[in-house]
Amino acid sequence: MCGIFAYLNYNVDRKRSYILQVLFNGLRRLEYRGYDSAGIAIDSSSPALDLDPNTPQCSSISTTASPPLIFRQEGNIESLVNSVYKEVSEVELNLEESFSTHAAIAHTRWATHGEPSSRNSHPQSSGAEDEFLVVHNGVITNYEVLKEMLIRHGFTFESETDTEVIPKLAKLVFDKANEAEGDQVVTFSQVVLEVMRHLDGAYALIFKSRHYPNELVACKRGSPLLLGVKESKENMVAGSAFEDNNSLLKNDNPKEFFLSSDPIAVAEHTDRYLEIKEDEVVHLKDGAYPVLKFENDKGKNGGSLSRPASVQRALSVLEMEVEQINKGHYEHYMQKEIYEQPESLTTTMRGRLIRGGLSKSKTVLLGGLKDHLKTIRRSRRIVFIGCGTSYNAALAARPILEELTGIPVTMEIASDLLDRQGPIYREDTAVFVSQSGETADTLLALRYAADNGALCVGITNTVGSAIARNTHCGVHINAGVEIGVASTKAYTSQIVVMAMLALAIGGDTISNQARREAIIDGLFDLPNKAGEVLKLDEEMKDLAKLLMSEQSLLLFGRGYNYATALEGALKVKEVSLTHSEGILAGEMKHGPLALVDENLPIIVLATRDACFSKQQSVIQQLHARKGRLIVMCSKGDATLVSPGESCRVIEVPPVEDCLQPVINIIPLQLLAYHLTVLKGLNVDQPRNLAKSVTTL
Ligand code: UD2
Ligand code: GLU
Ligand code: MG
Repeated sequence: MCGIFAYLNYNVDRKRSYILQVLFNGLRRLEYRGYDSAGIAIDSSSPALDLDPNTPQCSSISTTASPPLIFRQEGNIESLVNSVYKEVSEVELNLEESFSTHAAIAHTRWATHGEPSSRNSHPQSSGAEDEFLVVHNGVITNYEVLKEMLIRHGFTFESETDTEVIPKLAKLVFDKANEAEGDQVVTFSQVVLEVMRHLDGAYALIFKSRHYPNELVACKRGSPLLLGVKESKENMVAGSAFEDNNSLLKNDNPKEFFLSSDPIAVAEHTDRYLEIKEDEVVHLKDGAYPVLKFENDKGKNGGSLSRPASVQRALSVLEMEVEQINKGHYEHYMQKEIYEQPESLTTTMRGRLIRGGLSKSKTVLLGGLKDHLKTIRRSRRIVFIGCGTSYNAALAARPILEELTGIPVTMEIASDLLDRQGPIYREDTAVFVSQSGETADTLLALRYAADNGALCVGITNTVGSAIARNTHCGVHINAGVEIGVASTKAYTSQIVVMAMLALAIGGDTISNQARREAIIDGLFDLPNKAGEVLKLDEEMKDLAKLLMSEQSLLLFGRGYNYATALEGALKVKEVSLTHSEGILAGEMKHGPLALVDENLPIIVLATRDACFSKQQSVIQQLHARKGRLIVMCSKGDATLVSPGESCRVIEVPPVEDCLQPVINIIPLQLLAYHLTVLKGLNVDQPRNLAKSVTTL
């Protein structure tokens, strides 16, 4: 996925240096979304360039502004920043020049089509004269046919991106409309609405055009987008009417607009924002920001472009505190998020666990599910569907779901379910787990399950995300924004939500009352225990020093902690780039035992639960083969699990067995973190990965 950002100052003087700063800071906030290349477009101050009407790709429109300045650079945001300032000084561009109104766009990329290079970076352009520029987050699935058609119209392509068809299509639409409509000038948003009609796939787009100076048009289908609006009453132009904040009316009050993929990049400027919804187009022009709705059938038949009515929408107040965004005193987001777990677990459970009252009973209330519990209880099976960490979280919760509900629970990796077109029935409850709520495979699996008539339940961290919107019901995990690409606090909150789900579906019976109460008490105490286990930080750093030059690491777990083995291995491999594998201990003798020697480090998860004695025996067998063992056990069990002096032991606080995966993963998250930092690798932006995988 990518990050798109735009800044438009209206009737408020801003120097070019300031505009650049706003763009760069916006991109820095969005960098977690993509960081293989970046780019911006701003206005030049040179006089208007007369486009030659004789060349086939050019249009002669009297309002055409001077050509934009486009900067594109491979690498992260800082390399873009450096290259922009270098170029600015080389061409002696005046950074002090002030613009009372100016429209600028920016992009940080995570390539899907075409390698990371400046040529493939955005903004992508309509051609030599840069009449239309576009930044894009998403994938255009029909770009090949569009490209063929555009080539037939004389366009030449310079990048390998799917995105490049969009600005070229805009130019084609614009040219054709002007041919057809003569003096009746088409609006910028009409052009964009017509472009949308031809695009398949997912996108959030921001358009900038020389034909529409000081305007921006943005639209969205499938990828996130919002508009922040800042109005400063102080600098109001004399004589202008006082304007209500919600008004869409054109007026001259000074305003600043921020378009962004994530509120995180807007929060430092304003808390007034508008979420752009599916198929909406927002047109920033003359200080107004009308929102238009795209309707596919409009404009299809008639020759002229559609003129849809705008809808008025109120601005909501951004619920994001700027502090939340900063790393605080932590060096990296991953570290901060690991340390936030006592707090994030508390917020996940807030208002959902009920203890005491007159009846002194202990219960769980999941507001988003209460009207659907009966249907879920009647379902023939529960199918968990997810990818990566979210899949692992569901796997960790599976045993307690089976135990408390008695309903068979099956696990599906979203892409595999789709590859097999595995059977999903009306009598199934399909639970979709995704931190971002935008994971492409999970989203497709959701469509598939919904088409097959299953009850679809979402578990996501992102309110308003595609999965949250498209499921019948669900639970927000409320873990707070997660920025580190390697998920940490979302994982533990997902498990807790699914344990609460098991309690909610399971219902109260006399026979399971004591067990339920023990779990609820365990949940109440879990944030404390998470705080306690974080004290292992130094110990895990020491272990990381010991392991940092290893090529490979195995983790053996079973029962509740099979998931911990998989997730621990995933953390280690995704950030520290060390090969690592989680192994179901019960499968040891069916292959993995062959790998065991005195060199390969092996972590065995042997905290107290029904599988403890089996894990003790696994340890003995590994020890007999001179395995290089590191054992994680419950506090006080060191002598029970350690087969000899050479074995390292990590003692963790014991909790109710089904909640133990929440505690056990934390030292492994710390291990992955330290391994990465010690190896000098980028922990928040691991090689080749992005925070949420919104492309297939
Ligand atoms: C809701 C409010 C919360 C607070 C609380 C008070 C929201 C987002 N949450 O929390 O702020 O006011 O009530 O009791 O307004 N949903 C899906 N799919 C998903 C996730 C959620 O359909 O993947 C639905 C869910 O069924 C519910 C709504 O979204 O209708 C909110 O879910 P929640 O878990 O935030 O609900 P709750 O009651 O904990
Ligand atoms: N498909 C576009 C590209 O590769 C945007 C990538 C994305 O949003 O993931 O340039
Ligand atoms: Mg992930």
